[in-house]
Amino acid sequence: MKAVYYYLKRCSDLSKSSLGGVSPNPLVGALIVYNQRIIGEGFHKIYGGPHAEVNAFNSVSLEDRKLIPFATLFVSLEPCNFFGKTPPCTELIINYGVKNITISDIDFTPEVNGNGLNYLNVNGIQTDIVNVEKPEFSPIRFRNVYAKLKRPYIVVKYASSIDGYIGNGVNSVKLSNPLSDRFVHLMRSHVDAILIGKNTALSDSPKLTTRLVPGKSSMKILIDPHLSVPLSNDFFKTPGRIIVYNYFSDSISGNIQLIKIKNDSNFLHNLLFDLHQKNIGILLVEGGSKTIQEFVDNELYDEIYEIQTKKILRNGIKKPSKIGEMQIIHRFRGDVILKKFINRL
Ligand code: AOF
Ligand code: ZN
Repeated sequence: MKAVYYYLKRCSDLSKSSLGGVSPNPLVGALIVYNQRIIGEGFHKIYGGPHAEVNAFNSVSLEDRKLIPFATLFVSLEPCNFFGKTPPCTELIINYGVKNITISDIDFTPEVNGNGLNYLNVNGIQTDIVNVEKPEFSPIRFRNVYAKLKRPYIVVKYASSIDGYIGNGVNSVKLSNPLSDRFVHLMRSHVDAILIGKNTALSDSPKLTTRLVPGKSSMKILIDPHLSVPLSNDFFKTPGRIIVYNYFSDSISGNIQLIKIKNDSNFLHNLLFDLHQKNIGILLVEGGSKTIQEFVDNELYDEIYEIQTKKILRNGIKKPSKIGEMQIIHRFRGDVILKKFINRL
């Protein structure tokens, strides 16, 4: 493997340590390399905190500091060139006297979007772009969907029986095994919010927690147009923030916020735009079939996961359709995890 790929892959791997921690900011890793020796590395750790470049420069030892102007800076993302919650990284790079920088992806944030690289070029810095990750694994995909499409990055997940049902339509049935459940809880801990429709709340009373893995629990979203899910439902029995999108009411009580959205064909788009305004960078849609089908039919998803189990239900609620071909990515004992990714950028 060429050294450049190795260094940029290291940036990408470093950045992913922050999955679930910095959204809607991007996952970013940076490396400073002098004469094939890594003299500094860092990643963006905290939302609103120092950027990867800052942490990488700060990690260089006192004796290596004099080498920085002769080193190459590798970053998984184009450096920012404006004052956000922190100062622009482009100025920092120029002040350190770095002459060469190689990045993996452009930052689609409107203020940046190529301007960061242009500014570095104008200041005499040689810039290169080398993609090292397929789009479906790029750490930048979440941010760039959020920044360009003005909606959260959307991950859809459901579990199915071998004969194509997601539930019996009467009560909650357990389909996935404990290994798949851990996979799902990990997924939940990496997103900013988890959404379900009212039918799933009424039939499953899901808590949507991450109790099987370390990590945070995410905000919960319910689509309940006519406010038919009672407060006694387990969905409401967690302390974190909950939003209920509906046709009638705007109000807040404790951790639960009702948000009214007009009953028209833009309902889902308006809901997603509102989540974008609320800094929700990654949304997990967990059901049920009708809700998922609406996201699928409106092409409002980036990744879909099916947990295909060996259980047989014979009848009930059919799994979503028109998803197209999916790839097997894991097998957890009897459960098979299928995935589909669509690059919307
Ligand atoms: C970088 N390196 O490690 C990260 C960047 O509000 P702020 O200060 O966090 O800045 C937000 C902007 O910086 C926005 O364009 C976002 O995509 C980018 N994040 N940029 O150079 C980093 N995390
Ligand atoms: Zn920056």
